[in-house]
Amino acid sequence: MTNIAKLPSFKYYLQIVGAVFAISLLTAHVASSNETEELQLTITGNIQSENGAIYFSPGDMAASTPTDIVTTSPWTSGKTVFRGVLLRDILKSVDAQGTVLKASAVDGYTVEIPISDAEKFDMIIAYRLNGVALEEDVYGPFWIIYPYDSDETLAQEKYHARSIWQLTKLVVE
Ligand SMILES: Nc1nc2c(c(=O)[nH]1)N[C@H]1C(S)=C(S)[C@@H](COP(=O)(O)O)O[C@H]1N2
Ligand SMILES: [Mo]
Repeated sequence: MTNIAKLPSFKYYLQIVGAVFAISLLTAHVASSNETEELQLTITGNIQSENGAIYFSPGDMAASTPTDIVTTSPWTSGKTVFRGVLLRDILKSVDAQGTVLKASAVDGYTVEIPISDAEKFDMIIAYRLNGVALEEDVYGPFWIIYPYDSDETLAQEKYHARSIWQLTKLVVE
């Protein structure tokens, strides 16, 4: 019965293969959930939420009524179509109460946006540029866009600085 004599070492081999396979699955899962977190917008601060945060993936954003801004911009050539959701509608949907948004991006850039801008201008949280989803590691997942061509006030540097790309966090204060 040489087969039985070999069985324990074969079982041991199977256990190692199984363990390595399980670890690689776990690693893949952790890696993909980190990526997913990067690709969404987290709104916290003075909002209406059970656990203090509301998340928007690009898919969630695309499910809301879209607004197109057709404008020139300092970052694109010629008339560009930015598609997104009106910032004032997003703020209303989370019941934001406050005067300022503290915005942060994947690249570490941060800027403060007065909430009054969202009432004055039809500004959007954009997720598409000329019909294509904003590319990760470039401008995606989200980009704050003002209707630059609609009002010469918006040519000011401060509005360009508030046009944060790679946006992933808004804190309402
Ligand atoms: N994520 C992110 N958004 C950003 C910036 C940045 O460095 N990172 N620069 C801001 C500033 S200060 C300005 S004036 C405008 C234009 O930047 P640019 O002239 O470098 O294109 O984008 C704004 N949005
Ligand atoms: Mo700037």
